[in-house]
Amino acid sequence: MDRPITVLGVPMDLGADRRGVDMGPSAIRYAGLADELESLGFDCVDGGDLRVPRPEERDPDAEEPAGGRAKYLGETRDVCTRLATRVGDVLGRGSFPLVLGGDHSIAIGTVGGVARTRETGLIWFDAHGDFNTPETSPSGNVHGMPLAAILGTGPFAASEWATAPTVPEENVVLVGLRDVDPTERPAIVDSDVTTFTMTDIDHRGITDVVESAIAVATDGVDHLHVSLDLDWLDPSEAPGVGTPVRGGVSYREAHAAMERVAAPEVPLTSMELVEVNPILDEHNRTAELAVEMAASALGKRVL
Ligand code: Z70
Ligand code: MN
Ligand code: MN
Ligand code: MN
Repeated sequence: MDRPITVLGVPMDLGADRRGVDMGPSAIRYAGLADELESLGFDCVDGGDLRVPRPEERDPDAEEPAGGRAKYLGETRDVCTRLATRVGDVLGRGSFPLVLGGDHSIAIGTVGGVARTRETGLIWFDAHGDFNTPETSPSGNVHGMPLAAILGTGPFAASEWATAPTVPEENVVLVGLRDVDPTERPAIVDSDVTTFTMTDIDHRGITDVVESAIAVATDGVDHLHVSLDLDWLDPSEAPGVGTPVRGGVSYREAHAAMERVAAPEVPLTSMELVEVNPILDEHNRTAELAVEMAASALGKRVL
């Protein structure tokens, strides 16, 4: 293969209420990620795990945002700053960053790192909008806020997390939405992001939706980042996630989507797999599914 892959683990669960997603990176590695990528012909380097503090050693409200609530804000900023640097270094070496979560707050760091050096489109496969701010969040959990943070929505406009203009809102696409808080809904609707809900997938089929998503996300930019929250899939396939929501995509739809992403004309240059929760999983099958998703997105084919 033309490019090496660097795996970065982020054992982060400060952004979620349910414990356990901090074990996601271990579970995904245990599910055979490196062997699978090597068998596809990639040169796979494991960059290890970033250091993340335990919630027990910290006060969630040590740092309070101007309005509302964002738990472990300072810790999340610190982890995401270090992750952005690591991701930027990986890209600078010509390697493909594959980031393993951890809760979805880490996307602030992953996308922040990608956006330092290049204009990038973004496809966000998720049941949730992740468009809350400290003011709109019903939970204060930062894993419900990363997309708003990356796009600099509302109070995030002045924050260091806003990636504009290198992640143009017009190149951001949400796929698989089915659980949107009434408080985050106006920001999604008022934004320039493109949304494909489960209703759209029901009506148009996954291939058509993902082709449209890729076209929007890559229009006028040379790079694509895929952020895959495993709760995008139906809980019958992916029970080991922090926030399961019924009515997600099937196993086959998920593979079909990742295989579209792997098409040679799609400029996929980074990816992350988040929200795997081994405590809630059944025999590590959600982590195994995460490995399958990465393999399909990186070009695995039957023949
Ligand atoms: C809710 C909130 C969320 C992921 C749950 C939940 C957000 N909208 N994100 N699981 N990955 O608390 O903001
Ligand atoms: Mn998410
Ligand atoms: Mn989600
Ligand atoms: Mn705009």
